[in-house]
Amino acid sequence: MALYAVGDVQGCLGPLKCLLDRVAFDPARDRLWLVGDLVNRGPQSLDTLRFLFAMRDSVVSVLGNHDLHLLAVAHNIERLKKGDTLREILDAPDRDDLLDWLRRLPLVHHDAERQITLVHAGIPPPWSLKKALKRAAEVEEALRDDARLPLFLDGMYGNEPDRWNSELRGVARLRTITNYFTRMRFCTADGRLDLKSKEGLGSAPKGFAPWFSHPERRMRGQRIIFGHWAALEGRCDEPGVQALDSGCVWGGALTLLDVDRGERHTCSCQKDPA
Ligand SMILES: [Mn+2]
Repeated sequence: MALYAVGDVQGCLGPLKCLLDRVAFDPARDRLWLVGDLVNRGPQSLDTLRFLFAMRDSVVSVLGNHDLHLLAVAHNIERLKKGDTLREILDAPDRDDLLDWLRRLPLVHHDAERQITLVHAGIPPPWSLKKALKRAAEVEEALRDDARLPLFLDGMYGNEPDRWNSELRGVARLRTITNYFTRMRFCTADGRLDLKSKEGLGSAPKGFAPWFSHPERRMRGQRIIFGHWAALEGRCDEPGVQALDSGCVWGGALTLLDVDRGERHTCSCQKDPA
């Protein structure tokens, strides 16, 4: 059994199949992790969801910001935005099966045997693994609860509060947790978020740094696999932390990591897919 982890697919099913062929992936034997952002912007969001749903017993994915956006649009909380490629999912006869699978995915997945954590954007510096899992579970419970799901999706959007505080309650608390796990790039050592900068390491606002680079980070030295930050081009020098978003949807490549052997594979992605 081999374990592979793949970066932000965003509807780029061709490159995903290319990578799985490259390593002769067998869903009956191997396991596939995904860092989230399974859909949107790319050409085949519906087929990507169907492909992963069909082999869901061999797949672990965490939720990314685009996956949450799809859930919000599907529940009439948000409108489709320019550049979204989600309409085909909303119109699909099997949409309920696909969306129901999606909303039950975790925000953080931890493999206790390997001691590796999978998350879309990152884990804020002040949080231990135990706290991260506990707070992720708060959002996961809201997503799985029919009565709470619309309230959460409605209150999910926004950049404030920009820092965790254990006194936070209700949807502001869930929004802050969600922003850390699905949107964070730069933050301060005590977890204040800057959600506007999207460029590479050099573009940090004064006083801010990449979430993984703070020396006093609680999970320092523990293995973390993440995506979301295309400007890093799949590179991260922090020991144990592995960046997998290599900007497939922007004409870059999709990256697959053989988790136990450390080997990386890439399949290039066409620019401007028709
Ligand atoms: Mn993302």
